[in-house]
Amino acid sequence: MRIGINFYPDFIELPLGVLKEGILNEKNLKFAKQIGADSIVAWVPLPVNNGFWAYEDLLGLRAFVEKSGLKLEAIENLPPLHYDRIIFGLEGSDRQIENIKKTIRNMGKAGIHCLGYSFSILGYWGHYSRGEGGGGRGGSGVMKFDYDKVKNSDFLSYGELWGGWRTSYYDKDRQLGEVKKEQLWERLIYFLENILPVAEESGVRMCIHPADPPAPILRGVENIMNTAEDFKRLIELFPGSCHGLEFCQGTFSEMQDVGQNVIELIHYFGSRKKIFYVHFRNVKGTFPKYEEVFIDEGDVSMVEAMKAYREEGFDGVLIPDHVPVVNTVSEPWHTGMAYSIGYMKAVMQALNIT
Ligand SMILES: [Mn+2]
Repeated sequence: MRIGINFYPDFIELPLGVLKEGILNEKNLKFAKQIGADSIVAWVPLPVNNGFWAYEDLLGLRAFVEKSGLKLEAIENLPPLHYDRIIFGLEGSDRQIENIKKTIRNMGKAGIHCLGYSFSILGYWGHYSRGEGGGGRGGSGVMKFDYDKVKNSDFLSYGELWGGWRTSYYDKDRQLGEVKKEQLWERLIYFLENILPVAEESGVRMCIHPADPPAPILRGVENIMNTAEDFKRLIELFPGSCHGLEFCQGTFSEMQDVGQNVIELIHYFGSRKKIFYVHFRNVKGTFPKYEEVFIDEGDVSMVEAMKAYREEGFDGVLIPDHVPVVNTVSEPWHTGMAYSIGYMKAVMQALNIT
């Protein structure tokens, strides 16, 4: 097993897809190397461009990461503007499907063999209390979610895919109204039926992240991939070896009917070889109310989780995903990240995992 980092943009204000000047820069790659990471999972690493990513840019990305002695393990998420029409079910979906095929072919050619994606309209929305004001252990900054605080919020607008995060839409103020679970299933199936054959011939494995927060409905939008049952259904629909799970252990353990039983899910999906890579993080509580705490103080035994991955012969990458911020120092996010990585390395050494 390998340990990696996904430099995600929660800790710094930057435009989407900025490479060297942004979060995936030389300094951060060096940081990853120094604390003992093996790999990078590149979170939306390139700009929207013409609706797809070019071969040269992807190759350049891989070379840039490898120059620091790290492996570019996967790309995590396409920019929302690469698939908004597909997920909203709007005219123009076909064009976006063709563009995503181009991206995937280019990824395969550039030697980047895994794409993590999300099929949540809402994106990461409704959390509070990160950073400022703390709320975590010793006043550290932890992310919290409480359904009671957000369940009566207004309908979503078209401009708010992924919370409208640094994107712009021509229809950004128009309300989406109600979106039903079965509609999203239809769109996801349409997406995969078209994309997976190309992924397979390109040697690119695709894996899906759970809806985070795993709420059944928020702002008029019913979620899919917010329950373990949805994932079981999806792998039955698409059993091929090039589609699997971006196993966010944190989000799975937030699910109301999962919690500490997440260990059983590691066995369920791991034994079927459907865990492509792991978001190795811990939480206190489950939906409707939970906190993304430090890795050592959550409800789940991370040692037992690590043992479960080993028992299933998992040999991919684990990344800490979200980490609490240690707000007493000048690099709060990096300190939180280093803490998680150190913990993971210790557990792996104690279990003789290489
Ligand atoms: Mn995650």
